[in-house]
Amino acid sequence: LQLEEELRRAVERGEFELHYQPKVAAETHRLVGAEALLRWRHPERGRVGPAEFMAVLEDSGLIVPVGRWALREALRTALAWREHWPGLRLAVNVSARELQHAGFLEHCSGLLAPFAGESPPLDIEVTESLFMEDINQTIALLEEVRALGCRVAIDDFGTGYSSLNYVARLPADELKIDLSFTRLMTQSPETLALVTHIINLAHSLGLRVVAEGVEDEEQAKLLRLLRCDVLQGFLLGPPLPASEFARRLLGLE
Ligand code: G
Ligand code: G
Ligand code: MN
Ligand code: NA
Repeated sequence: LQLEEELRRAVERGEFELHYQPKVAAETHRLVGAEALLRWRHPERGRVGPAEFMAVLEDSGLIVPVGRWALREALRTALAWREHWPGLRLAVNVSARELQHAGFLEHCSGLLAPFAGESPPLDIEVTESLFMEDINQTIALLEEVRALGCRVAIDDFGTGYSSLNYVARLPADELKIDLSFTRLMTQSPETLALVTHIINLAHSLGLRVVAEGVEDEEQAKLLRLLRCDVLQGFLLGPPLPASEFARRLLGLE
């Protein structure tokens, strides 16, 4: 309860920030987007990652205001970067609870109203936990999100209770292979077989494939051979504060 109180105060005081991790084309390593990742600037403990507070944000419902702030903040950043990075896309993680909150679509459409007719530079990442919810409602919600011009990624793919039937039905644009598979792929022939088939399955469903947690050249090379489209991970770049991302990846200052 103490953490919840601290988080409530953090929301009021605006202690959250977004870090951005590059997503690059597997073939060319050209920058194709970035994932926004939440951090808490704790007054005493310094920067704290989601592992330490996401469960409490979710259980308390504080994820709703924090998630709204994250979408607004990522959009603000995208607009600031747009002229230096044509075609940029920033992806924000959205939990099942956020997506199903009654005001979610209204918040998004308000935020994206200035982009009517053109594609906004904002995408969302959702996890397989959505497969366990009302599937028809989930499909309807994601279709509305896509109608606003946002792309939808299925995050942490393969770690939850994904039914292949649901994967085929979900209105999505991108499938993200969980980092546990990327890590094991070069050691375990079974994992390599799994990754190969996930990539082929995704492509046959018309989805772009992103591999998460790419940490070395061997993984990057193998993923390129398997026709994975996009790479993300420490090899390509860690999550960085916006100013540092702009300096190091966009050459801004
Ligand atoms: O940056 P890190 O790897 O610690 O993030 C861990 C997880 O926390 C991410 O995979 C994602 O699922 C979740 N997460 C990070 N930022 C956000 C956010 O802004 N909103 C939501 N809902 N989840 C986030
Ligand atoms: O949204 P999601 O939970 O998938 O967020 C990805 C998480 O993985 C983030 O917390 C991010 O900090 C972390 N991460 C990103 N790249 C790497 C990597 O190459 N290796 C490892 N171990 N973690 C990574
Ligand atoms: Mn993610
Ligand atoms: Na992930």
